[in-house]
Amino acid sequence: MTINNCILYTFPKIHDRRGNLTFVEGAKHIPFNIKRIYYLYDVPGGSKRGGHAHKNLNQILIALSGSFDVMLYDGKEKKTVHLNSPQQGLIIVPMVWREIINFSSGAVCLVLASEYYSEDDYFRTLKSFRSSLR
Ligand code: T46
Repeated sequence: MTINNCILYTFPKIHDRRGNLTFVEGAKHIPFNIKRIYYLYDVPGGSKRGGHAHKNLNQILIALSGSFDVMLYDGKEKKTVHLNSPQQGLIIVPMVWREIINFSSGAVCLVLASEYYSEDDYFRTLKSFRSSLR
């Protein structure tokens, strides 16, 4: 898995005079069934989230409100994706280091995850992540 597998999905949007409605159906609009949902909010200006990689977890990050940048690193290449639309979701595949920075005021990052929370699934240091890639 590399950063090239971390792509942006555009979800359906139903627009009418009352506003917009977007929906995501597990295994239909995204390539996994959703086992867990969590969200980052009230992130103080200048704070950074992430700073780790996962062994098996697939996740979709959605900027439900506001914006932020997702920096991705697979041990060889890096890229940064700016998320600012509730209609778009960035999949982050296993074995990709991620850091989330530049949260705008009031930003909410919704995460759809393929697995339940498990600390054993994390590489919490770049050193352990890089070692596992060798
Ligand atoms: C990721 C980014 C986008 C739980 O108990 N359950 C959970 O589902 C999660 C996600 C975390 N936690 C605990 C583990 C830590 O004691 O909450 C604490 C903070 O977690 P962490 O430092 O991992 O939070 P972030 O925002 O740096 O990272 C999280 C996810 O862990 C990670 O998978 O990609 O959001």
